[in-house]
Amino acid sequence: MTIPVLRLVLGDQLTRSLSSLSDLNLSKDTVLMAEVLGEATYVRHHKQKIAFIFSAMRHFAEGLKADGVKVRYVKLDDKKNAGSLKAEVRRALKEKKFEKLVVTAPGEWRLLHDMEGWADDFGILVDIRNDDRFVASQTEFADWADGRKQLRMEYFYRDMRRKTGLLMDSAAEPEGGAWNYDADNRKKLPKGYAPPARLSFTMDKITKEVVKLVNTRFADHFGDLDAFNWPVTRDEALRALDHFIDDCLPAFGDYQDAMAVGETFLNHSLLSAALNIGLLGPLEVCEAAEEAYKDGRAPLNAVEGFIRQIIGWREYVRGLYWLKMPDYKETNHLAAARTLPAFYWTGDTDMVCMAEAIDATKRHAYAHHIQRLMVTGNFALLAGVAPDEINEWYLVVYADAFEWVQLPNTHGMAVYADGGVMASKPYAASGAYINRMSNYCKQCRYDVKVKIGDDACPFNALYWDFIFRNEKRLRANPRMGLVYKNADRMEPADKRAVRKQAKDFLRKINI
Ligand code: FAD
Ligand code: DLZ
Ligand code: SF4
Repeated sequence: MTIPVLRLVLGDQLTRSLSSLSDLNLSKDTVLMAEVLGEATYVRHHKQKIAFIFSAMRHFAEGLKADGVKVRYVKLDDKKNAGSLKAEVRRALKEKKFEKLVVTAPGEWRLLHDMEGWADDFGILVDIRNDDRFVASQTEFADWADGRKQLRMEYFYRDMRRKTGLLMDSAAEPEGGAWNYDADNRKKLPKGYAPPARLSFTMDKITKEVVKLVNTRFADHFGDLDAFNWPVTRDEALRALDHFIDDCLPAFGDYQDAMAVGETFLNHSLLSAALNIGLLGPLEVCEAAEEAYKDGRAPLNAVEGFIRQIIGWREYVRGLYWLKMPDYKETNHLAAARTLPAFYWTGDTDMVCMAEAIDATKRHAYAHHIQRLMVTGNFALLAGVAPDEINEWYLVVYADAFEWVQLPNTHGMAVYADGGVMASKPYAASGAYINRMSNYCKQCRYDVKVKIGDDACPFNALYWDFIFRNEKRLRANPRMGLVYKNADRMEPADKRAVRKQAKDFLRKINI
């Protein structure tokens, strides 16, 4: 007689074809799912993120049960809830004899490291299986990276195009003759542009109950729950995908980098959260986009741009995370040490660009890529906020934030703390960039064209202060050549003035 297996499924592993469920014995095995304080508070996640994950977990468990799977589902408010995943596994093992514990590897190093000690702690076989919900395995990424002096997403992406056949023509060449159509993207929004109306999801009984629970138990966490509108089941996630492909994808490329007051979503897909918890798979999403191109429903620049984000960036950051952790997180190339400004939690700032990004984040647990990178990320980079502080903020505030994807984007791409592993140069920009890509500056009390004085856009002085402050670390970077050429042209008195302006501003915001 075979002894039953205990199968632990985590809150971001809500995929029926999960590796830990592949050999599930319906009549014997038990699937364990647990809402635990430990996972909800190791950083104090946005309320919507907790509600999203708990609701999706409960729906997933219902689906399993409906198919005859034995599910041991522990709710947060169960009296016996032991508070952590490890303690819940221990409790389950005490109550019933299991041959072994099977789990798909978690998406965060801290939890994998913890799990690696469970076999000894519990005296039971623990089978930690690869998470195969990605296009490239960790070994494949490590092989690709091996021996390369510099890792660059673009080359990895081309290999992923070849591997998947996505947007490849019959001669195995990239569709349309080029790998990348970004030159056609990055447009400013035309006057009067009306972004597509977004799909809304009605909260069912499960979600309502979870929202109530989160409002009570996590009342002091960041963020609002009023505008909760995340897909919490696979069916809803598939509807969100269809909506994106039909209504948003055609102009996705054009306005991918654009920002506008009051426009949080524009043509973005809002699919990252569903993808990251496993309600959607990366390939099905890309195949849907490719089909839209083939049927003439979306242009190549949009479809290529979208597919690159998924099989390029998303896979690349995951590969990098597992290749470089745990040391990666400890790097601080620019010796940044300031505290995170308090307005990151309140949005209470006169800088319209920052207020808009933070307000969207509070209301929706979402901001799009350029807001994350070129507004809140850029500000933290220029101001020299300590990597730990800004990393934690990003892990807390977004519904799609799990460390495997959040950390390389924040630590590497946004604040260059890894010294160039992720990006070939810092994404540092003055107010001019934000002005070019948005209408924010028109509504801001600061003047984007001015560097010095009470009305000067803070990004301007902070930008030059960043360039001068980090000269020793950055001047040798060939991609910074032009910037330092311009810096060298600045009169010493002007240089002193911008540095003082930056210093006074940072003092004023208390960091
Ligand atoms: P779209 O603009 O519609 O893009 C399509 C999809 O491409 C996304 O759903 C996402 O799955 C993928 N994608 C795009 N860019 C990236 C990228 N750089 N890395 C990984 N996947 C990407 N993404 C997360 O999923 N979780 C995070 O915690 C996260 N933190 C970030 C922090 C910073 C500082 C920055 C600069 C970026 C971060 N990103 C993160 C990447 C990106 O901003 C989000 O994936 C995107 O904004 C999600 O919105 P969307 O689904 O509407 O994306
Ligand atoms: C993010 C999260 C939260 C808030 N709560 C839970 C939970 O109660 N139970 C659970 O299994 N997973 C949760 N998660 C997701 C985990 O934190 C995630 O699986 C790890 O960080 C690894 O990616
Ligand atoms: Fe942001 Fe400066 Fe523009 Fe104001 S003027 S919105 S602070 S970039």
